[in-house]
Amino acid sequence: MKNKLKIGIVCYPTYGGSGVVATELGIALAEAGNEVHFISYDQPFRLDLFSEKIYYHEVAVADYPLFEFTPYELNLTSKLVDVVLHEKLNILHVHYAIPHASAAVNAKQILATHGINIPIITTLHGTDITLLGKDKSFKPVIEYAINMSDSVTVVSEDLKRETLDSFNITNYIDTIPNFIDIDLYQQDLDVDLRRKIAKHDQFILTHISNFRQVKRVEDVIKIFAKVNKEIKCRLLMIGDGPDRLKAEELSRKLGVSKDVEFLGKLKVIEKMLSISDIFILPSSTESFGLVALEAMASKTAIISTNSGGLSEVNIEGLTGFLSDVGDVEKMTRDTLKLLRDKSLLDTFKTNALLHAKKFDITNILPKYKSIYYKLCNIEK
Ligand code: GMT
Repeated sequence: MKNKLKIGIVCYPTYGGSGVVATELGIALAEAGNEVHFISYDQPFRLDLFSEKIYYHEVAVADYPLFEFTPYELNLTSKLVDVVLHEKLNILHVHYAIPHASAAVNAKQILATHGINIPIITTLHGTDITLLGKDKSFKPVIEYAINMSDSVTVVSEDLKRETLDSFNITNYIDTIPNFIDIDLYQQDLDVDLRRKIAKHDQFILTHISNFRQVKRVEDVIKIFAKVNKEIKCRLLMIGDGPDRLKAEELSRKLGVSKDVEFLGKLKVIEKMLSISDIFILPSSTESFGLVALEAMASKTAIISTNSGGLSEVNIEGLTGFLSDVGDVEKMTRDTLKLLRDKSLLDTFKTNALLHAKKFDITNILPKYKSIYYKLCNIEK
């Protein structure tokens, strides 16, 4: 078989790391000459370019009066069968265990009745294991989908441990970390943009997330309020989600709202990261923390918790500092330590960029390709 493949990618289209990884991977595979078919219920948010090698197949969701709950997984399964059959895909790469891996396993079985053996690679991203995996009502399905996949990858060593601890796994699991395209990030200061956001003597702190409970956005506001009492700075809150209102209210209550900008779901985050001094990620669980890596690629120091795989990204005392979940006092002290010592902050920023370079796509893409080639019986 030739080494250019037709690859189906299934992912969540929403503002979040797994969708970003899946989209950037698909774009890179298409640039390398493969044909890539994205399959989802909406256009992935970072898939905003035209390429003759990239296709998007929308999963229409059935809405019959009989259904109290719409069976998205069945619509997705049917779509996968249809796309594999008609586009003659060689492989399906599904991101997130449910319903994606589970639908793919079903589709594989249906396709077998057509005489087609489609290999499935499942990438686990985090909450599918750390949150949903703890829910007994999903456990048998997640476990089955993982064990029936032809290949399984996770985004950190920590997630691998969690997966093996939470399920009875019979499959081998490869760790392939999140990646960035280092060339997309600006490491030079955009002086004009910085001037619009902060005065010359103010530092800029930034947080980006989907504002879900696990992100602990109120901790970001608490840390900022304490830091701002000692050293004048501004806070950029990028993204949106269920806890945004709580964070806005808290910033008013703590009297810092004029120094906090809630910027919503910005698509291009690189510009804002390039003017940031410190990125704050106080998550209660984070399998990898792609957004921290994106901040590091923009030469920003990191204040984060030590949950999940964050310590594989943010290196204690080198690229930033790590704390226990909820330890707002320590995260405040660590932020002040960096802001009070310009040369320490600059060293951490430089270290962050150097460490981020290890996760450049040129180092990570070959790892996925080698799995595809193995599953499709292609000589490298
Ligand atoms: O963080 C989120 O809520 C989004 C979530 C997702 O599924 O898109 O992100 C997860 O996958 C990312 C890409 O692999 C990881 O970098 C994030 O750490 C992980 N989030 C959590 O584990 C909470």
